This record gives sequence, C-alpha cells and structure tokens, in this order.
Amino acid sequence: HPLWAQYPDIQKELEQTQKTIQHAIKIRNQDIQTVLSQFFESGGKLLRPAFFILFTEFGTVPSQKRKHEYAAALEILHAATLIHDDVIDDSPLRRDMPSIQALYGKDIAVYTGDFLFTVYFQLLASAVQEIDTLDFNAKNMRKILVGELDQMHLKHNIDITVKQYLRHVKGKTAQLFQLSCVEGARFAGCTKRQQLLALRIGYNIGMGFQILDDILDYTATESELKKPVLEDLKNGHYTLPLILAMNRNRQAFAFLEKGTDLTDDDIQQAVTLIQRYQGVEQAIVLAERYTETALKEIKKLPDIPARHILYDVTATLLKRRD
Ligand code: 2DE
Ligand code: MG
Ligand code: MG
Ligand code: MG
Repeated sequence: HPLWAQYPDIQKELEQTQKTIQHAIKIRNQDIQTVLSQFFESGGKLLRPAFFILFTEFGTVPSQKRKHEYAAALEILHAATLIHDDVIDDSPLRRDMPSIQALYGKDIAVYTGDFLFTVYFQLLASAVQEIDTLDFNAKNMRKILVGELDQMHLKHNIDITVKQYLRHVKGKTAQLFQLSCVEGARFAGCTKRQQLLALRIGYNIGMGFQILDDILDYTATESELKKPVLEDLKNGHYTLPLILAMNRNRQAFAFLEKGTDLTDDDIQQAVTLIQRYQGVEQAIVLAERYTETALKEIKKLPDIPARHILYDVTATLLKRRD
C-alpha cells in the first residue's frame, strides 16, 4: 500500500506478514481459497499489523517468525470482521471489488469470516506461549462484538448521543487498534509504562480513524473510498456528522426516526440538513482532537525511527480520502 512506500523497512516486514497470511489461509474449499487470496492482495492499508510491528521496535522480539504470525493474526481478525460487516451492512463493495457477500452470497461470506477466526486463533497460538494472551485477545474480540451490538441497538434512533456513538466507535474500531499497539509492546517485552502508552496511542488513533471513516461516508466519492458512500445513513447508523447536526435542531431531523430503510428523498434531505448545521465541520474537530492526543503521546516514546514513522503515519491518516 502506498502509505508504506516511503518506509522500506516496514514495507519489508509487511511483505513478510502478507506471506504468512497467504500461507495460513490455505483451505481445500476452492471458492473460499480463491476469494481470500484475492481479498488479502486487494490493497488494504495493513494498519493493524503495521502498528503492531512498529511497537515491537521499542523492545526485543523473541522470534521474527512469531512476530509475523502475530501481525498476520491481527490483520486476519480485522478481515474477518470486515467480511461479516459487509454481510450485516449489506454492502456491495470493498476495496474496489465486489464484496465477498455480493460475489458469492451471504452464506459463503459468513463461512469465510468464520474460517478466518479459526486462522486467527491458530496463528496466535503459534505466536505466543502465554494463555493470558489468548484470554486478552478473546476479551478484545468480545468488546468489538459488543460495540457492534450496541450500534445495532440504536439504529434509526435520532436520540443517539455523542457519548453513545463514541462508545460504539471505541468497541467496533478503537479496540482492535489498541490491541495491536499494546500487544506489539508487550510481545517485545516493553515496560508496563510503555505498554500503557501504546494502549492509549492505539485507542486515540482508532477513535480518530473511525470518526474519519464516518465523515468520509458523507464527504468522499465512491471511487475515492473504494466502497459505497452514504452507507451508514442508508443503514440507519446515525454517526457523528449527523448527531452533531441533530444537536443543533432535533426537530428538523424527526423524519429520520424510522424502523426501516430510508428513502432516497430522506437521504437527500438529511444530507442537506447536515450541511446546513455543519455536521461534518464539527465532526472533523473531534477527529482532530483524538489525532492530536495520539501525536502528543507518541512524542513521549523513546526517540527511535519507529516513533517518527508512527508520528507521520498517524498525522497522514487524518488527511486520507480512503
Ligand atoms: C467497521 O465499521 C466495523 C468493524 C467491526 C465489525 C465487527 C463485527 C463483529 P463500518 P466500513 C461485524 C465481528 C465479530 C467478532 C469480532 C467476534 O463503518 O465503512 O461498517 O468499512 O466499516 O463498512
Ligand atoms: Mg460497513
Ligand atoms: Mg458496519
Ligand atoms: Mg464506515
């Protein structure tokens, strides 16, 4: 991915991680095999394994092979959640390709995600000895799921608060960034203080990342995003730009309180109102705040190349269009 082109060392590590992934996803079922090889070659940003690897740089890893297994496991968990997310969101596109559920149907997509969960735990078991790590990963997985469940619970609810929204974001996205960073530090035997710092950095990067994802759903084009736009609104996920706009005039948005999908007119009207009440501009302020916090914390890390890469990539993520 172009994001890593200027960091040859990290790029090499990510190539190794990709190889580990390709090796781990071998399965006899031809449909799933083909679909998965393509999916993992389709230009994801590899942020979670990259953050994991970057944080290992602050300590010493027990084995390069096991490091790549752990990094691969994190990307595989991420992929499994995306594949299932596209089933849930009924989304036709992912990374510029038809989503797995669109190409092969929901059954294959669910099984593909399930298969990836097994690969994730096998890679983890190979990468680490401590049962604690498996426990920690299972707990994190559960929090991701609970974030999704809470989000589902508040679909089409115009009374959703910023606080509730931020809780969903923490679960469904920040949790996995946080896990990747803190586990990188822990895997490399960093101090408790550094592990805590890694956790906070991962949390803030993840929050900023998802808020921007939700902003881009309103502001980007489909070709930029390589996935459909206005999907959240269509699906009744009322995210930050809308919530902040609604906070300025709840009455104007009363037509969004629905049990079913919104009509095209509903969507057009909502977009107009979000512009009128500056929902996007307000949301950007929050995304910037999380990113600023992450950058401030990154500066507290030891002054090695990995710190500077972390810093630059985190700053770049706020400017991304996909
Ligand atoms: C992405 O949000 C959400 C990712 C988490 C999905 C988690 C699921 C539960 P978006 P995009 C489905 C997985 C179950 C576990 C971990 C046991 O905004 O815009 O929908 O890329 O993402 O579609
Ligand atoms: Mg989605
Ligand atoms: Mg979703
Ligand atoms: Mg999204």
